[in-house]
Amino acid sequence: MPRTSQTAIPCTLMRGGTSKGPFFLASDLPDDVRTRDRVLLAAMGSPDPRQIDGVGGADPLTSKVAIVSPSGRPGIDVDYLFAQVSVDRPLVDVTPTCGNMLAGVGPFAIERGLVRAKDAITPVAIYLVNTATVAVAHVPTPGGEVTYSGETSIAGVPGRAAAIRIDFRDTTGSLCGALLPTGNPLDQVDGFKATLIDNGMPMVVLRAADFGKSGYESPAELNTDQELKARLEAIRILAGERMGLGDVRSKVVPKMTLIAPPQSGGHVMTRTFIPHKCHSAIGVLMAVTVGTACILPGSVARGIVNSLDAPVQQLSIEHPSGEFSVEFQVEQNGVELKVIRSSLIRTARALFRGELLVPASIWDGKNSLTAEVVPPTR
Ligand code: NQM
Repeated sequence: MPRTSQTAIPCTLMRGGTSKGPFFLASDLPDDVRTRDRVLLAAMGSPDPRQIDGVGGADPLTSKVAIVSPSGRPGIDVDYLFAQVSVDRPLVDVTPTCGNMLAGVGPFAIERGLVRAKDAITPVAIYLVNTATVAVAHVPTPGGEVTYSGETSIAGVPGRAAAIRIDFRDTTGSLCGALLPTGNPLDQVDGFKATLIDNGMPMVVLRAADFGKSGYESPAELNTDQELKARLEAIRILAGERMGLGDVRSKVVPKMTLIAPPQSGGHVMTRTFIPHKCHSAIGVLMAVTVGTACILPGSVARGIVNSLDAPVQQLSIEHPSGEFSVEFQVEQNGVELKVIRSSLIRTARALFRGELLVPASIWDGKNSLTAEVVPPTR
């Protein structure tokens, strides 16, 4: 085999919510996990701060991959495995899921023939492999075809697109086994008051003011604050152990959120670290989890968020580029909180369809039904 040849892998590049990355069918990738990870690193161009030799966007939000397969689970249409490809380290983390990339899974599954579209709206039941949870995405399919155009705008994405409603039902304790992995709504970590919580994403929720911050700083400003970042990382490592996640030094969970009183009529202001860089908005399951912390009696959010106690609550979570609304259906029994459902709106768009090329020295395409070795171009 010529050393310069490449392996061509069928791929759709998609924006899902405020994230972007290649979507693959699992059957087009190597079965072996180590080879798969090497393929994903090569595809994205990692490790390299510019990801110059791959399709990654040199930012954690654009260094994400979705791997989709038909599901054998009753009542589920497709399985979705999310992979966070580190930009500057040779690491692929499949520990957490990504609710933004999730928004692209329904349209991708329909367009790749895994789900048959109905007229108007096609509900796609998705098993989130990373967290063993289920989401139902309601994909607009007028006349039985996916449409991306519509009138919905989401913070962090220019323009308008078709709304995809996503319902989550069983996200509590997704990776930690319990909503409150330490059993407490409020803990003390490294001298700071914190709520350690997992409603779809393991998170450490802290008060910005406790760090001498307003919580309204720009992500760029926070990203250059080395002292703050070192302090947050020390807390994250301690909290990760207490949350049952083990040594989280090379994991992207838990994520860290600083909260402050809202500025624009919402319920809370946030600055979220994913986990080493400040998010330009907030992740989907991060918004669900931080929102849950806001409803939770006795959490670190008390005194910052006004108490909300209707059984269905619409929370507006402010972030650096706007706000993120999540609707919660909860049952509250004294201090006990049960989240029955959370729903939110995202948009997505297929950006490019074709073949992603990786050096054949990384993978020769064997065990895939469709990947093929491309001879060198002359
Ligand atoms: O929390 C960012 C994102 C995410 C994750 C990250 C997400 C979620 O905004 O569900 O969407 O964790 O790197 O895409």
